[in-house]
Amino acid sequence: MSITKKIHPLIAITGLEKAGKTTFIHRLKTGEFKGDFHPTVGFDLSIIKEDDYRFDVVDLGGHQSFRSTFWENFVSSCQGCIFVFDRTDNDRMDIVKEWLWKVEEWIPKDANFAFFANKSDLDDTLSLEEIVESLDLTKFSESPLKSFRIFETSSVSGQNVKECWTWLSKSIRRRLEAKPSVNVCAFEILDDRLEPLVETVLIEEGRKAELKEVQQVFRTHSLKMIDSLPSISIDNFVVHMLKKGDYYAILYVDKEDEQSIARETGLTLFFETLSRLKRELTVDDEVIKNMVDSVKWEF
Ligand SMILES: Nc1nc2c(ncn2[C@@H]2O[C@H](COP(=O)(O)OP(=O)(O)OP(=O)(O)O)[C@@H](O)[C@H]2O)c(=O)[nH]1
Ligand SMILES: [Mg+2]
Repeated sequence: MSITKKIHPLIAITGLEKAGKTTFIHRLKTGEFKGDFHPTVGFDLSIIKEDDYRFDVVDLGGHQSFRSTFWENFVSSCQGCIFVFDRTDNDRMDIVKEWLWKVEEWIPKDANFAFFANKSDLDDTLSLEEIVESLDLTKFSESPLKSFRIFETSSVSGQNVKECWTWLSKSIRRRLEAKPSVNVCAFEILDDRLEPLVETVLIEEGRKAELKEVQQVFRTHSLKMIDSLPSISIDNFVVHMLKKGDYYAILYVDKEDEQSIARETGLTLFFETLSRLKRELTVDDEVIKNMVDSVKWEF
């Protein structure tokens, strides 16, 4: 059996309302400035094709009601993220800072993160130094995020619009091509009462004790938070938690494996296993092992 799954990298565009997110995407797609977009209600998805790749770009509504409802879902499963900041917006620095750092917390640590000091064509903008200081941007050097960049942008003049896209798309492609699969060390399915239905260990003999300890730590401390935690790092592992209907999937992967890809792998395995569980009620280790081995990626 072979599962072939097409990955469409997700790029999430965040930033407060009126920062210029929709205008930026339009400029990127058409090369033109359009100045009369309505505020985005919910979110809009754009598809940008490049060679054989398809990037799904989600333009998130910046209003508070959207920020607090579904930003986290998109940001935590993206491969790239942009935070658009209107550099004439002196009055909302505290709110910008609060949301910028929430995004920093949600974004997978291997994803690329771009900060736009946008509307750079206007007079009376905050200087880069003022922005860095007010938003604590120097702290990004201590963040576990591997890749963060600041761009001074304008959708009116086109400043840095293409440059940022090239940086994002090239880095994401390079990353995905370098590591097309993920090493799943263990895999569990639990029912809605958190009782295990399937427990499979796929790691080599020499590391089984190390994994066992991590599983114990996870069960004691983190299992009760399963509804709120997408993933957690314990020692040399990252534990991913996914819920669908009445089932939970727990996935243990090596820490250096890319988190966003691990989540995709986990979901593929999870849905496959779930359909088997429903059909056969049991899933033997060999089936799961074959499933893990056979996940193939296409871009
Ligand atoms: N001068 C200037 N104006 C811009 C720029 N980018 C966007 N704008 C203007 O800023 C306003 C808001 O732009 P939008 O793109 O709708 O903002 P948004 O971030 O999508 O806002 P929400 O959808 O409400 O979250 C519009 O009047 C745009 O014309 C820019 O680079 N320079
Ligand atoms: Mg918009």
